Amino acid sequence: MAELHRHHHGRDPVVVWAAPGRVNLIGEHTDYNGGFVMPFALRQSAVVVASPQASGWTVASELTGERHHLGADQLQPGTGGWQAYLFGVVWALREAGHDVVPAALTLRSDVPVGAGLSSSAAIECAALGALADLSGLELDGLTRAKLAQRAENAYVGAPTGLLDQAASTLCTEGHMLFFDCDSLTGENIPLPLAQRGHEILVLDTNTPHSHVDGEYAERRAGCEEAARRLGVPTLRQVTDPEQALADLADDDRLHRYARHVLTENDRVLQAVTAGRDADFAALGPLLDASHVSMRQDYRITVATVDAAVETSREAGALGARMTGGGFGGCIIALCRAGESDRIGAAVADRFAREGWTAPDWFSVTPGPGARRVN
Ligand code: GAF
Repeated sequence: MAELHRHHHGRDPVVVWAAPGRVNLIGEHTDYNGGFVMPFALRQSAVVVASPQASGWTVASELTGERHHLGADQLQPGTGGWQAYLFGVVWALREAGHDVVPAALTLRSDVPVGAGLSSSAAIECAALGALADLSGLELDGLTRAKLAQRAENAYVGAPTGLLDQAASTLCTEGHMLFFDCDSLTGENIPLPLAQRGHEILVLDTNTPHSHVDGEYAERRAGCEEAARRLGVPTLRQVTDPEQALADLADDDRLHRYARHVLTENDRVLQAVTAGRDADFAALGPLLDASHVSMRQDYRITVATVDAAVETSREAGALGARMTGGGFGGCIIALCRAGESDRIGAAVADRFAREGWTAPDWFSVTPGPGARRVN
């Protein structure tokens, strides 16, 4: 990477940061409702190499081979492309009142793009770490996650919650992160997959998704409307779910959205208990139930994703669900050790029979969160 950085910027690297993508084990579309999530970090990461320069910010990407430069007065929210994830972080740091040194940045990432594995948060969190270090700023993981989310919301223009950035900065190796998006506190709980004879398959349906589209924003707005009707700031503050759902019974859409969020929060809490006991037999049905809720109530799955989940289950997975924002992307399947390849191949056979693009799959273990690597 040092060579690539010199090639693009004619400078030696000064700091190098890596930040991972994530799998969300359970707790989908709960984050912007002040709810619970439980991701773990992937080993696939974005890496950002940085060095100071005389003025402005110059960003280069290994993937596209492009280079872009902006001066301080040119940082404008709403400008698109991969570079927005990097410029957005400069903008968010400055907006929060930090002095950000002019810098040259080079990006490399092996997090699959558009697959629901948080490739954008990985870029933001790696860039944040690198820029903060170069600028002599001491920012803890939660602060970095919130600044990265601000970049995504205000600069990139995607109305996402804190799940992806919190996962990237706060997860630790070998653990899953139980995170409360209301109190913004979290706990890393061991996830001894291999030690207990299990593995998690991530299967990319290769059906691309996008967050800057209307569906995600529509679900978010629907949840906010449901909370308003119930007289609570967010759905997390609902104290009597049964009564709340009865109160929304006249509006099928809001009723379904609220039911997904309320039951999903409950499933995360049950998954925490199962996780603490490393009780994978109990975890499987929770993953299945989460998927059914996303399919029937929240309606964010698509045919390829549903088929991948169904076929994984038929092929012997203990539980399976879509992970991430939805409308395509990846599923995860909890498998007995040694079975993930066979299950992935069964899904690939089904996709071939349906005439769909072939899926990709790999087995994952929880990796480390964002960190300085040089
Ligand atoms: C995307 C968003 F970026 C997250 O904030 C979260 O809402 C997720 O979809 C759904 O759980 O990854």
